[in-house]
Amino acid sequence: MRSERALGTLSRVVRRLSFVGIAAGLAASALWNGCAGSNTDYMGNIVDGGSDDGPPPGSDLTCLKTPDPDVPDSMFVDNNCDGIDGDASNAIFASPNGDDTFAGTRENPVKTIPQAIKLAQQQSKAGVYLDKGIYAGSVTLVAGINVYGGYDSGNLWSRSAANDSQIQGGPTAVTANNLNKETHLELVSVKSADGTAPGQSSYGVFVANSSGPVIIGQAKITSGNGMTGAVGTNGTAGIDGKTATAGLNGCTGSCGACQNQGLAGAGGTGSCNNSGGKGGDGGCDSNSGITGTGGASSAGNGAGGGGGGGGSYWSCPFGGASAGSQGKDGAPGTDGTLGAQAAAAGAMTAAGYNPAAGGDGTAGTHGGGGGGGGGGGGGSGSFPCATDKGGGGGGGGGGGCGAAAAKGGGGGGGSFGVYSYASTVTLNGGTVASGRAGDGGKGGNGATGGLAGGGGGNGGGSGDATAGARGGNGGIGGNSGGGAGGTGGPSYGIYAKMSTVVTNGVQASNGAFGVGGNGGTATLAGSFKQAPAGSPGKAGPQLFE
Ligand SMILES: [Ca+2]
Ligand SMILES: [Ca+2]
Repeated sequence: MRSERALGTLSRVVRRLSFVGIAAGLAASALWNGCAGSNTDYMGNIVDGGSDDGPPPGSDLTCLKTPDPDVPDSMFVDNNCDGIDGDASNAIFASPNGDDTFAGTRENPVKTIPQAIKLAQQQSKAGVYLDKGIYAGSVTLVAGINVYGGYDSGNLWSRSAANDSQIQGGPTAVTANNLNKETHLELVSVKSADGTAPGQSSYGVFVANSSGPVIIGQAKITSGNGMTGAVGTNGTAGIDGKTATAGLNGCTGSCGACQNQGLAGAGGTGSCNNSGGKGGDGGCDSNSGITGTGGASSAGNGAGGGGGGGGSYWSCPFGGASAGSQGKDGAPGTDGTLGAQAAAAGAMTAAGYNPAAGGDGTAGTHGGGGGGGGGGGGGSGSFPCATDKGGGGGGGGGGGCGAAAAKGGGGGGGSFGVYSYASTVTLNGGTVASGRAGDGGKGGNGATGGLAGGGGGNGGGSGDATAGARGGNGGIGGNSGGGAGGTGGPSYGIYAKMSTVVTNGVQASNGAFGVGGNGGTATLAGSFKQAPAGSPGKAGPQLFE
């Protein structure tokens, strides 16, 4: 190119004189450099005198300068005769072969589009002109800074529809938010990456709250695939209640000698404030057995079982003794419920598509602790009877904890070639295609409640003293419900909400919508149940609502 430019510096006179010896490369160079009005190319070299120069065949070194400002246009006309379609003095140039430390001129273009836009902002220039080639990374448009592709730096920044300036962005490739001035994106290809996070959507061009108008011309826009919604986590099983300790047997002798006999068993531990109650100690001599302690519980959960009463003592020589009474079982927890069905579609918002998740299942409640058994009554030691101590009551079993809830599945992400929210957008020509939307996530499965701890056994009586009673069992924990499935994501070539969108000769197409996720399963009230599945997404070339 350097030699071509050197040749291009030759004056018209010289070229006419030595015309026959000048190579075809010179002619091409002069065509792009040549401009009538100024008689100079952008390097400042005189190249043309303002009239048809005649041969070589196919070349016309004239450039008709018109009063209109030169904007890059679909006919690629160089109105201002600066050698390119567009106004080189009012633009920053970018090329994949450039460098972001450069000034952004034709000779020294920057490498990335964001850097070009930044320089255009700083220097109050209206355009960013893109060499053909691939630009990795997302782009955020700025109001009034127009991005035009289709240039070829290897051919003096000539412009043609065959030159592909391709933006390969992240899941949102081009963002155009809050643009309050006319802003163009022309003759570029845009490809957005697939969503990566669960339920993440992919947008080729995302426009929100832009009065613009945002004008997209001759663009080839393709959005990636929406990501599948998150799978709902399964519920976790409730912790089992612990078995209680048995009461000790009573004894015959004296209350002092029997102090370590006839003692009550401890309640079994419950891990959810639902431990079993302690049994009652056996009574000694002319004492009744002690009443067992009730099982623990908390509000909204299964009630604790009451403690059993202590037995009455043997009144020598008349009798009348009775055994302790058994502790009551703790009430079982109740099962949870299935998650509610996901909304039929997610919400289209200024922040993008918000997927519709399935409802969570609810947890089972906790079983109550079992009540402690009552202690046995003592036997009177008055003559002629011996002193006897009753057996201890067994502890109540610990209650089982309710199973923790399962989560609903997340909604699938959408795929949108162009997404417009509360904006004014015009699309002129080109193609817009969306990818496959994400499926809804499956809802989590419910889990089983904790098992109940058994009540402790009773201590036996001795002599005239009676036996203690067994502790009550803990209540079983409730099962948890399954989560509902997420709704499948939508796929639209062009989607617009609360927007004014005009399309002129745009070919719009769409990929597949996402399938709804299945609901999680659970066993509730003794039978197998499944939470509702999510709805499938929707798809279409375009939808304006
Ligand atoms: Ca033009
Ligand atoms: Ca021009």
